[in-house]
Amino acid sequence: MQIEKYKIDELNHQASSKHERAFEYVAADVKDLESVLAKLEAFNVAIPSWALGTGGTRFGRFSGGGEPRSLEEKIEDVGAIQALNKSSNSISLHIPWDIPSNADAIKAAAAHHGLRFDAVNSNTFQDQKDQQHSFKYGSLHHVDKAVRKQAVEHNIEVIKYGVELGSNALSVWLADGSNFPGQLNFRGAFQNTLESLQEIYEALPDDWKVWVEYKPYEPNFYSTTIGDWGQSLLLANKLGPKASTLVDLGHHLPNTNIEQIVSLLLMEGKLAGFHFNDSKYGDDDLTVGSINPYQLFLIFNELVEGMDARGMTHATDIGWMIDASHNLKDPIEDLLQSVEAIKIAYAQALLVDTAALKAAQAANDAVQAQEILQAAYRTDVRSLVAEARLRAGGAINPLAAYRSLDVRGNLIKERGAKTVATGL
Ligand code: PSV
Ligand code: MN
Repeated sequence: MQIEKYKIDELNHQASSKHERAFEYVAADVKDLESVLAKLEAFNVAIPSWALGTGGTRFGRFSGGGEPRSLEEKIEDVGAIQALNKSSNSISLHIPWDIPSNADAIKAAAAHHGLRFDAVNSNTFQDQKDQQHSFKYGSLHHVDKAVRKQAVEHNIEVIKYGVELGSNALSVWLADGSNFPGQLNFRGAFQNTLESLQEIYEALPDDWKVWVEYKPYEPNFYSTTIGDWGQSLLLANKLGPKASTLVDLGHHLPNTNIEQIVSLLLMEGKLAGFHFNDSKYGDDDLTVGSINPYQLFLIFNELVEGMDARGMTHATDIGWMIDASHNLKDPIEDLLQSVEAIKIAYAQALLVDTAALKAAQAANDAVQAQEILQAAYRTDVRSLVAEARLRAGGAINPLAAYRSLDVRGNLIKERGAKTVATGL
């Protein structure tokens, strides 16, 4: 379903006086207002092709209506998100869940909605029909060279699809690991993974990157071969400059200080980017900002400070992606909420008085440091984010607009009440 601009304009007209009051109130205290708004306007987050349907757990899946039945329909859904929030101008594909069999047509469909293709993701964590060797005991780390070769070839094929679509990064997440002590030799598994990744690295086009994602457990519960940022960074360093570490917020043991990891990876020039989501216990893949928005702000505070220290461009020098699952919510609503939460955290981080914070740190003034951070965190920046979106042609209230235009109702009419999208 295509959302017409005039409908968004009408809704914006109705919402404008309330928005302007809120915006003027907060804008009065923002230093470099125009620069903050320009940064917010430029900041986009990629939508994962695998998160446009209802997710599920191993206990069941309760599909919602109007789920996209094809890659073309997924692109339409991301197009709707982008029309409303003007902050989701790309889509990240997971192969083989979404194979672009006709790359030109898929590219044209995306371009029609103002979308491009972000990182492509390989999948060696599931067996596909007609696959020669099984990935039951892992893929790139496998003890059998033939299985490793099959997994390497899959990754090279994913790069090929990505090249056709104009993507420029391969994102690799491995389920490889072990369930029981003694099941595998850690060094052997690591070495095999490194060798396999080296072969994939060799196949990268000049302007491509490979992003190595880590995860402490699940589906393996004793060890994961790329289990934490140390193991990922070790691989990335051995591979070379095109390789770096991807941080999925849900891939940490409880209470891990993710912002510190982010700060150090940035310092090393090895922070590839993010899979954003939120969690309470494990890899819960919940809506970004729904559980721990303060942590998200602290991460963005490190990002803004660390990227500025290296002269990086916030919007484009790192991969910003969502990786979430929607078991209860309408996926599009969930994604709109996630992007909004990310932009709110980013806006708050842009408001941090960095010079004052540095002075407080130099004086060991923990009280003042907390005051400075929380002054930014407790600022209601929603109207700043909305103003940037309005200037870009989006809706003042994307979620309210989505509901009032009854986008889901229309998708159900178009696609049916019982459709199931590919993905997890
Ligand atoms: C694994 O949990 C993961 O975070 C990887 O990024 C996968 O590609 C994705 O989830 C699949 O949903
Ligand atoms: Mn992920």
